Amino acid sequence: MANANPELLKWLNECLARGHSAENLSRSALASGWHADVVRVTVAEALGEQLVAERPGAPVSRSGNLPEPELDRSANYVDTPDRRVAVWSVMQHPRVVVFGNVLSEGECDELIALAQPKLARSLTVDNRTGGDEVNSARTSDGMFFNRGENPLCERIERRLAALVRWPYENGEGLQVLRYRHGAQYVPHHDYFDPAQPGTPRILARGGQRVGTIVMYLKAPEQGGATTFPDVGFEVAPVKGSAVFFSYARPHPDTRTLHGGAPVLAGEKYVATKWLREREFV
Ligand code: PD2
Ligand code: ZN
Repeated sequence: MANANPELLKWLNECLARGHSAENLSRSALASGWHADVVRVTVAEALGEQLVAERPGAPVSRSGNLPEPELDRSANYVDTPDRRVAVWSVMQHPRVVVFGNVLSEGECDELIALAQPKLARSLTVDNRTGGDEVNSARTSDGMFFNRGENPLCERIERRLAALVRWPYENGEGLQVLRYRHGAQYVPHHDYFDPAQPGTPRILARGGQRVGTIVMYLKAPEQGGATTFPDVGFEVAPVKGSAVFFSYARPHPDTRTLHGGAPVLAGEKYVATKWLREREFV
């Protein structure tokens, strides 16, 4: 396999940081005379991916720099230290894996009960100022636990760390959201926009977000799917199941735009785990 070229890699990293898409940069590099194999390998390195074969269209093996479950043997389940988790759906780009049986019914109910007293109008981090604000794009109510705040949170967080092979310490504390009738979360990206002035302050606590796990604690009777509009994919909110997705860089070409569709009947509760590049402090 060709090696990544340091000069090309430096240029790619600079352009990616300025917001150019990998597709356009590959085209420019080819037009400038770089060999196709060198471009492919170097772009993959810049995106934090690792190619395993030279065949055009060969599968991309995800290396240790992104959260990723162990699915190499087309596993239908993943064993974590305390629970066997089912693999329900797998998508390559965006990288999305839907898991069943991540939490027991009792764990879902207990987490809701622990969150209940602290549920208030949802806050999202304001990436213009780095502070909290009420966000009209999210009409749910929410609260955050600290990482390891109680034995249930710690058990679930250690299970998730094993599930996607990402350090426990790199996880933010669990967030619990309650969506009442009509509530929704309009499509957004979970990474922090590098162009916003408040982002450096947020990144100081552990770098970028590189992955998300949304666990369904209570299923509404109708509506409330987690949607991925770029690829027309929807995940039904089934109690105890979860959707995981990862993003190698903070850019829409990761196709990780996602939202919570309006709840049309009943009530929906989720717990979200965000995964950072480094230890979250
Ligand atoms: O509750 C959801 O389906 C949902 C959708 C989009 C949750 C989040 N984003 C999130 O917590 O980031
Ligand atoms: Zn989200």
